[in-house]
Amino acid sequence: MIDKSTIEADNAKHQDGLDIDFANLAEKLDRRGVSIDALVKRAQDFGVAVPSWGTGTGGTRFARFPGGGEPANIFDKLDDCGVIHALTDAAPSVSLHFPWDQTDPADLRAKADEHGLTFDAVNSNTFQDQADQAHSYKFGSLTHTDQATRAQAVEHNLECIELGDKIGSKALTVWIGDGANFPGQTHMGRQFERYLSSMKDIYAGLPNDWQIFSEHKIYEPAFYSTVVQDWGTSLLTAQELGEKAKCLVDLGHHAPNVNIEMIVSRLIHAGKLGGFHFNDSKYGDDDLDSGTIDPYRLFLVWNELVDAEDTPGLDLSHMIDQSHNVTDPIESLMVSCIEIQRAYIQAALVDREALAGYQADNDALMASATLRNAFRTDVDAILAKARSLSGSAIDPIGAYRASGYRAKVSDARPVSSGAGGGIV
Ligand SMILES: [Mn+2]
Repeated sequence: MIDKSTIEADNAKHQDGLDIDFANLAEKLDRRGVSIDALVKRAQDFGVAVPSWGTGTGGTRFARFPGGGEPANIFDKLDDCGVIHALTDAAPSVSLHFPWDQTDPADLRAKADEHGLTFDAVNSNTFQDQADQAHSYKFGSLTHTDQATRAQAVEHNLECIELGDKIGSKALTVWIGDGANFPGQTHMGRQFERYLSSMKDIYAGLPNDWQIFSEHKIYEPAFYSTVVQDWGTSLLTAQELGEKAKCLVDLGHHAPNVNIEMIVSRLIHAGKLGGFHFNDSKYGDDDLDSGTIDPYRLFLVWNELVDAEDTPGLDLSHMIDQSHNVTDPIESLMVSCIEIQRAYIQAALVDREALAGYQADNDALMASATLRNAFRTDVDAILAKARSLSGSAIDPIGAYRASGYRAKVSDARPVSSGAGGGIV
């Protein structure tokens, strides 16, 4: 995969500069009464799950332009995830999508073990038809008007749980494309009741130590109304199902300008926040790389999470859900892992005692400045130090390019067809 000596050789080029930057930042933070070592430890303990489907070049409804060495199967994808983790030490787990990644669970575990990876939440797929299925999801899956179609979709989710349980996963994420493209096409109330009924059947199949995540999305593919369109419906669902049901927040699945950090705060209050799909967006569900469009929003989300990190029972799944159309997916995922980690460390820098004081005094200017002071702190040296202490790369992109990994897998893997639109 990635030779240790490649990482060491690349790190040697950056070590002296890192030492200087780290010492400078340590001194600066010390003046603020902040221990840099505690932040390095936080960075080392941080991990986000990589989506198996994100390792291949994605696409839009219009086209897909694959690069060289596209993963041909789940084992290739896990190899790529292993590279991401080896270079960043920030991606210790993988989120699988079934049936795309469906195969012998023993083989999945063996390949993951090879790279020191574990499995986070598994994802079901009833938003497209598979070749061998009896009933089509064209007009819905868990909410379909036909009972046999709903039962088929429920059964698929139960199979995902069964397979996930064999690979050590502890959660199922359910996202459905069900909804309507025209006013009047469906009865919105009865459709939601059918959704709840199907979800209860899935919930009944959850092992005791599992959770089910309800993922909302404002629109697409149902362009008029989507059954689980926002956090309100997601929360209603989680509350109706029971304590093992939580809400998953995908940062891209909201209308522009929606205050996502406030949604996060509300779900924490309700005890119903289960996890995240990190990405970024400019207009809609763009699935752009985390932190590339609005890094301050990513920071503000993490600000809520760090603020609530001691809340009993708050144990979140941090996952990425992105589509990489014009970059090497491994590079995009590495940068995203680091940007998510960066926002977390910056949020850990917020002087919460001072902030609480400014809030109590209604000092809006200083309260806001307290957040921005943390956000503006360049924590690069903390992240790089954490990586180097763990034997990972000080400069993951530089080390990855020096390794020649993409060229090697381009020779070894079959050429991927660009035919058709991409769906991720
Ligand atoms: Mn998602």
